Amino acid sequence: MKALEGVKILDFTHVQSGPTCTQLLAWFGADVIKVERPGVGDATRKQLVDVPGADSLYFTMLNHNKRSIELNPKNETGKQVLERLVKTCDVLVENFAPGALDRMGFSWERIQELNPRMIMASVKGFGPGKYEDCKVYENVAQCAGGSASTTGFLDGIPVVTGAQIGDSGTGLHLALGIVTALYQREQTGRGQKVLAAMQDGVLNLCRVKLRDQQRLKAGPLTEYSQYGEGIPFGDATPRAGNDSGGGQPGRILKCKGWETDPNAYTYFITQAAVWEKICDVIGAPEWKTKEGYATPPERLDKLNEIFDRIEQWTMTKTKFEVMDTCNPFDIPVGPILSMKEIAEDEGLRATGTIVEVDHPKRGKYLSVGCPIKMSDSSVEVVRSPLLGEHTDEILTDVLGYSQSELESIKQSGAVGQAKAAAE
Ligand code: CAO
Repeated sequence: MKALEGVKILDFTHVQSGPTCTQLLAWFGADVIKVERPGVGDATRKQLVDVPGADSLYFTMLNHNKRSIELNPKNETGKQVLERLVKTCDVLVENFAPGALDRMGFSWERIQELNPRMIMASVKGFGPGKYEDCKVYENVAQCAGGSASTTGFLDGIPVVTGAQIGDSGTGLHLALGIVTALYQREQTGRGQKVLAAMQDGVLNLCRVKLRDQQRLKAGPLTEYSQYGEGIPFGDATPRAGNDSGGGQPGRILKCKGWETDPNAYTYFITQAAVWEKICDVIGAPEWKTKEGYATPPERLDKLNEIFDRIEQWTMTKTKFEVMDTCNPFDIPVGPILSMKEIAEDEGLRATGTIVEVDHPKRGKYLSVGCPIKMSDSSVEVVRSPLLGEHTDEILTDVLGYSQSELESIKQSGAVGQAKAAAE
């Protein structure tokens, strides 16, 4: 049995944020029914296409373990089918532009009328307030949530990160909201509305920078490299390059091969507790007793010199040799892994963090597996559905329509023309 077995999700999500959430719930065992516009489907099916005629990796990697029904709720029959889905399911998840669900005739009030136990979960760009009606994409959220202003180098422009903290990050937040609401429903018998705003999700992940914003009032942020370099602070948390956020100085340093390999680098933290071991490992034992080098505060104005010296050592080793050498001494280091290296990592495949999936139209491809491992609820990643692949079975097996009703629903145009062929 899986953790969320028996939970039915009406998945009205598209693009990335919502689908991340419902894919997680599907991995945990929920029956996720993805409702897609007939003949069109989730826009990402046709975005960044690499295999002509097949769903894109953008779509497939966000929609595993789901079933797809083509359904147009703007058609009268389609509306009735959607009403039956609302009555049958436990959770409705959506990330349409603000107001789209209301325009379809499915306001929160209407949903509660149809099914008081329904949990209605939404991703929106912003929470209530002056921007609540805005459409929002990943990088907008990274900027509005405080991430971009605090990412990058002091002398450069704000930078967005490759980690999709606005979309996938908010999807994760929403998934937690949903399972929490399901838990509360056990006690109250009632559903509730769950909102995860992308700005809020990004800020939640950037909280250390809001911490630093407040610390600025008490004086300069001494663990930031600019302090040791004598550069004054302004009135907002600055960009800190690759400084480590936790107060222990850290930098990205070159390793053997950096001249030709853009990822021949290591992250290196001069953790105070292992300072003496660092001195020994890099061949600078004199620092252990040298005046002005013994304690972390004394070293703050010497970080450039210290990291330059450490880099002289890391440049003699590959990033993996640095890891192998430093790990036994508890010196925190980490190789800068390229996506190529990650894709080929046997360990990640062994744990199911990276999985190979077979797809009838695109063949084999790699995807991320479930990043959360549970001892009593295993995850088997199942390929994403073709558009409308499960329309018939959802109408009959899940919603209980008879064959003749199925035919008349099809005649009405509510579910599109043809059932996609899997093979
Ligand atoms: N049948 C018929 N119509 C359907 C349908 C279906 N099965 N599913 C959706 N639609 C309609 C909606 O009703 C809506 O119509 P109206 O505008 O007439 O009400 C329309 O499709 C498009 O919805 P949308 O406005 O959400 O889509 P968009 O591509 O214009 O905007 C996005 C995309 C992501 C910017 C917007 O949905 C949004 O802001 N979502 C919330 C924030 C979010 O999740 N952002 C992250 C997305 S991942 O990068």
